[in-house]
Amino acid sequence: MDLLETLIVLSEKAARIARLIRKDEHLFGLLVEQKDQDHANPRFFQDFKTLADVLIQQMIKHFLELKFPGIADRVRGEENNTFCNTLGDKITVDIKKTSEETADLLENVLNGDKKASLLLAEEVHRSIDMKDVNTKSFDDDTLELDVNQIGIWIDPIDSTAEYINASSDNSGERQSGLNCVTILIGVYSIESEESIMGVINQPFSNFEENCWTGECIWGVCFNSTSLSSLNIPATRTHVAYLSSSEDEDVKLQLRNMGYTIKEAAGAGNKILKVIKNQGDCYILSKSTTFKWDTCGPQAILRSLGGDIVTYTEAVCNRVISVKYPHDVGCEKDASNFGGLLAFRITDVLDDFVR
Ligand code: 2IP
Ligand code: CA
Repeated sequence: MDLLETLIVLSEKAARIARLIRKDEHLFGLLVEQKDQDHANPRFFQDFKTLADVLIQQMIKHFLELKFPGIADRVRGEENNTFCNTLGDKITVDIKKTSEETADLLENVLNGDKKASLLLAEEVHRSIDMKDVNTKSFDDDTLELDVNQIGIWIDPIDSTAEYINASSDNSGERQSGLNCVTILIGVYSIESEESIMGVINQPFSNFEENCWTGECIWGVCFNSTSLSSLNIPATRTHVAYLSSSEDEDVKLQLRNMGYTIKEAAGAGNKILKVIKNQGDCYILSKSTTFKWDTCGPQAILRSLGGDIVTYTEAVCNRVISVKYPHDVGCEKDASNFGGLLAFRITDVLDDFVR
């Protein structure tokens, strides 16, 4: 289970970077720059958000490669690491051997902002381990997983709009805001194309004494092994989670089926609601999520007896699990074509497939 432990710890490093950027005044200023200065550096806002994403993705890739040499070629994510600063210089964001070297590279991307570069590099290189993560540990080391036969999808920050725009203390009813932000890491089998291991780190899960703490949830569903950090038994809630942009006719149909509809931001966040049995399903009728949004969360659902299937097929009575072909590219063809139906209890699937 070396791989699982590594992914959990790396998701926590990612969560710490995400929290640092929101907490540190200087870094947060860069993240929200455009909100205060309508005309100054219109690209900068977008660029710093992208830098946070790229940095987290590269950090995970870098430390995975150190632990499992050769794996980096099979690790992909939402971002690519060639980055343009505001002066139009192309820079490849990479993690270097030392914090100082990484800071130097970041300084180039950040137009000489030494303070920001040092803060970020220090967090990237900070050493942490399993005991620093709010999750359930495991003692099963019998999982035989050949790391040469797997691929990995990363969404470094899912629900980026909430990450940038949410106020910092929104800890109320969690349909929007920082709580919806997740870091998603998923492992799939190259041979079966199924998601087999997943980690969801929610960096802003709990707000107490003016401080956010996180939570990490994981699951493994491979050969005869089904393991998860969650042991909450599932019961029917008759709640369906949807995107706020979902079509009215889909909403109507669900209401007619007896579902209460709740809207929440973030694809990863909505699947997490189903994983935690706060809803029966997450329905998306459009092809607007990608492999990096679903690979990790799907493995956790599968480890708990659920799955994610293609929505437009399910409503035509065909059950087709979302798969992860190794040869898909990082852009359009990585989309989950035909939408999603994510569920934990098989009875829920029976509501749609008759
Ligand atoms: C987005 C994000 C959005 C979601 C969209 C994802 O990923 O999770 O919130 O839309 O599907 O691809 P919605 O919230 O309407 O479900 P990202 O934030 O990484 O771009
Ligand atoms: Ca996403």
